[in-house]
Amino acid sequence: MSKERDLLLDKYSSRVFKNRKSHITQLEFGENPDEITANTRAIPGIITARGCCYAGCKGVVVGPVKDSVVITHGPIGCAFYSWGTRRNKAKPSYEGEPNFVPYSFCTDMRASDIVFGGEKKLEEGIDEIMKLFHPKCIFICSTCPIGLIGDDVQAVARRVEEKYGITAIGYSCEGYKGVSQSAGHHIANNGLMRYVIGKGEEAPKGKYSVNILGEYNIGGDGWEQERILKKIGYEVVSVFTGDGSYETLKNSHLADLNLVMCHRSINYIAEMMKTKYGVDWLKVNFIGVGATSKSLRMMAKYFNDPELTKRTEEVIAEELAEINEDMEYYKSKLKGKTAGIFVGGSRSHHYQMLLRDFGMETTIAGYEFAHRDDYEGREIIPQIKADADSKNIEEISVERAVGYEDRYSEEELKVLRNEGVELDNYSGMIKDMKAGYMVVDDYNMFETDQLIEEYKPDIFFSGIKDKYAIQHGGVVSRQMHSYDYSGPYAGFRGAVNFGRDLTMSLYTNAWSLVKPPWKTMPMLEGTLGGAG
Ligand code: CFM
Ligand code: HCA
Repeated sequence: MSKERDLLLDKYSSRVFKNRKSHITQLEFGENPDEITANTRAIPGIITARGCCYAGCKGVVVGPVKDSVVITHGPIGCAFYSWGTRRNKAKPSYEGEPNFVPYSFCTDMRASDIVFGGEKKLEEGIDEIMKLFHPKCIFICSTCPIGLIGDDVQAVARRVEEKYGITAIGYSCEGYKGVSQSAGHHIANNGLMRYVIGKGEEAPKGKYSVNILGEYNIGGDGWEQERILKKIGYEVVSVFTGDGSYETLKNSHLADLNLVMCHRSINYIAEMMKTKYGVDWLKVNFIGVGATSKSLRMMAKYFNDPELTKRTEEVIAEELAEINEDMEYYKSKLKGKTAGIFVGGSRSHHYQMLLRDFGMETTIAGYEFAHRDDYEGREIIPQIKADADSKNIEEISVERAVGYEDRYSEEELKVLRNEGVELDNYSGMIKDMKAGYMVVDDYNMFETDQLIEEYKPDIFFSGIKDKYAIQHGGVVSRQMHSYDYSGPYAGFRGAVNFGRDLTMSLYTNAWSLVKPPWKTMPMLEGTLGGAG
C-alpha cells in the first residue's frame, strides 16, 4: 500500500481499517486502483459528511418545485434545517405564478403526537394550506419518527386528492431509510414518475425541445443554462427541479430530449422516461467552459440539423468572446494550483472540468454518497451487488406507453454514440483523474485532515460541516454546495464568477496569519474505532 493511503488508515482499529480501506483508492497504484466500495453504511461513531434520506427527497429533489407545497411531516427541526440552506433559487415565471420556495411548512410533531399518531395533524395542516395557498400539488415528506409510529402518509395523500381534486404525494422518505441522501433521490424520482410526469398534454411549440434533469438552480446555475439554450433556439420544457414547477414537469414527457446534469440524483427518471415515452437522455455537463461547449455540440449532433449546428457554433463563439479576457486573467492567477473536492455526488466530478479550464488540477476528490457507477462509469452497474439497504428502496418498472415512439433506432443511436454523443451513459470520475491522485468515498473529518496534510492542496472545496475546521488550519476552503452565497458558476458567465471567487479566496493574506491550535499544543494520541 502507498505511503499516502497508509496515512489515512493506520490510526484505525483493524475493524475500521478493513472497512475504510475499500473506500479509499490511489489511482493506478496498488491492487484494484480503479475499484471502490460505495453506497454502503457509514461506520457508527465516525463523523461522516453525509445527510439523510429526507434531505435527498425533500431538500434536493422535490423541495425546489416552486408551485407545489412541500410539507415536512415531523418535528420542527427537520423543517427548519432544510429551509433555504441549499440556495435553490426560484422566481415566478409569469405574473401570478405561485412560488412557495421561500416558505417552510411543517406539522411540528410533538411528543403527544408521537404517542397518539400524527395523521390527523397532517390532514389539518393540509386543510390550512389549501385554505391559505390553494396549491395544485402537495408533497408530504416524512422524517424519522413517522415511519416508527406508522402514520400512513400515502393514505392521507389519497384522501387529500379526493377532497380537493389536486395531486398529493405521500413520501415515506424517513431519514434513516437507505444509507444516505441517495435513497431519498430514488424515492422522490419514483413519486414524480408515478404521479406527475405524463399528466400534462401541452406539447412543446419549438422545433427542438429539451428538459434539464438534475439541475437544481443553486446560485442561479439553471438560469444561466436556460439563457444559453434559449439563445441557441431550444425550448426548455421543464427543469427537474430547480425553479421547476408541477405545471411544467407534467408535460416533460413530450420534450424531444432529456439533458442530464446531476445523474446521481435523477438517473432513475431519465431511464424510466426512455422506457415509457422513448425520450433519449444525454449526459451533459454545463460546469466548465470546455464542458459546456462540448455538451452544446453533442446536442446539435443529436438533432443533426445544419442550421442548429451553425447557430450552436455562433453562440459558443459569441459567449467565448465575451468571457475570454476575464478567463485569461483568472487563469494567470490560478494556473498550477491544486485542489481537493469533496461534495455529495456529481459535483466532485463536474467541477474538475472547470478547474482544468483555469489550469488547476484536482489531486484529491471524493463523494459523500455516490454509487460505484459515479466513480467507475455506468457500465459497472451490472456488477454492483444489491445489499439489504439498497433492496429496501423500491425499484419501479415501467412499460412503453401507447402512442410513444423512439426518435432513433438502436442502430442510429449506436452511430451517434460512436460520434461521441454520450447517450444513456456517463463516465466515472476516476477515469478523469491521474496516477497518484487519491479518491475517497464517504470521507470523514479525520481523513480530511490527513489528506490535507499529505497532499497540501491550495484550496479545499467542501461543505458547511468541515469548511471552518479546515480554515482554522490555515487552508482555503470554499463551499461547493452553497457556493458561499455566490454563483452562478455554470455555463460561460458562471465560469468567470468562479474564477473571480477563487482568485479572491486564494490571494487573501489571511490564511498565512492563521495559527491552528494543534501547531502549538500536543495532540491526543490513540486509536480510532475502538481497540483493535
Ligand atoms: Fe447532485 Fe446536487 Fe450533487 Fe446532489 Fe446534494 Fe447539492 Fe451536492 Mo449538496 S443533487 S449529487 S444531493 S449535484 S445538495 S445540488 S451540492 S450534496 S454534489
Ligand atoms: C444536504 C444538502 C447539502 C448540504 C450542504 C453542506 C446542500 O445534503 O442535505 O453540507 O454544506 O447542498 O445544501 O448537500
